[in-house]
Amino acid sequence: MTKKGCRDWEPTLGLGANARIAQRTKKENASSTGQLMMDKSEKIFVAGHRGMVGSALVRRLKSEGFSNLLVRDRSKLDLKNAVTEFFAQEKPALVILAAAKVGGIKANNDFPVEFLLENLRIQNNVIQAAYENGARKLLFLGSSCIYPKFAPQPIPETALLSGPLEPTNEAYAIAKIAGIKLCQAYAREYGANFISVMPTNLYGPNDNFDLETSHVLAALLRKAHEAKMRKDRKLIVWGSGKPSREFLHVDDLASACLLLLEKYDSSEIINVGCGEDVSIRELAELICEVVGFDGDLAWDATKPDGTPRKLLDVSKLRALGWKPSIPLRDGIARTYEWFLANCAR
Ligand code: GFB
Repeated sequence: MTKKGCRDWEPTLGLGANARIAQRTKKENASSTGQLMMDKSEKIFVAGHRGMVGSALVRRLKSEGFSNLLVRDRSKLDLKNAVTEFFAQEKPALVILAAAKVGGIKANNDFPVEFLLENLRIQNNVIQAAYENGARKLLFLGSSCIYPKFAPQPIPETALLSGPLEPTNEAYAIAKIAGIKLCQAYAREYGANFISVMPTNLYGPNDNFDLETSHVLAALLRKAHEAKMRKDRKLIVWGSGKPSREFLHVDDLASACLLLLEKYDSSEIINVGCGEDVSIRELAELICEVVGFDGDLAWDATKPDGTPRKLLDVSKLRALGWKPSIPLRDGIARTYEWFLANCAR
């Protein structure tokens, strides 16, 4: 399916689209995080720099003038294996742990062993090596699925471990909760400044558009596009369309992470979201509008709905002065532009 540029977007196919994304990132810089006071020459290791989140962080750090970024391809450094030698050699001052085995509801449900094992391995290796090699700060990225299936809405950080998890993503959630607890243990036992950031559902450039393993927004964007190209009369959407989800553009997440790297030094978890959610039906309708598909929606009830709602309480982050800058419709339009330039046939 993928053009050579898909998932490996930086700087090849679709220069126009990518240049526009970089330009926009620069402009939004000034607006959302204000002036960052961090030393821009400090060595920052971005684990997972090729992924959707990691590549957004690298874009943002570069546009903010950070000059000493440390990245390694999986072929050179497999985070599931020992990383001590790499950390002992490179001694990064800051570590952003954006590497993880991620996927949508079906992938999580189909591969619990890999989602639990691989994420535990990556997290344990990187968090331990970061501490043992003197990193002054580490930012660990989790996900809103760590919260109970029937958590109060919007979900406050205090809802962690207050009820049963959503079964389809229990393995992944447990791995992420273990990562949080490891960061908090290093903070309590050794005074490490390891923070844990819990983003809501994310989307944007360099997302995974594979229809089996992707998240809903990327999947529906691709499905709507291909249905339009084939002149189909209907678009198959999984589940009932009733669940609600909150969506944050990955460039907004990157700006929030830089602010937290600079201003947040507590080991208590902190939510990152936009504070609004939509139903899957509303999302599908919005994507059809943006893509220009005018057929009907059809529902595949054999696929799971998952958590009925997971809207994050973002008041803690707002109190630090951060707010998102990319509204959902704009974010979808930009992502479709990127998809056309990098993935669509
Ligand atoms: O984004 P998604 O895969 O993950 O699915 P979760 C969200 C909702 O969209 C579910 C529905 O109710 C799906 O049934 N949906 C409809 C679809 N059509 C589609 C489709 O074509 N593809 C997909 N993927 N969904 C994940 C967790 O849960 O959220 C992960 O499993 C992680 O661990 C991620 O936390 C952020 O939001 O349900």
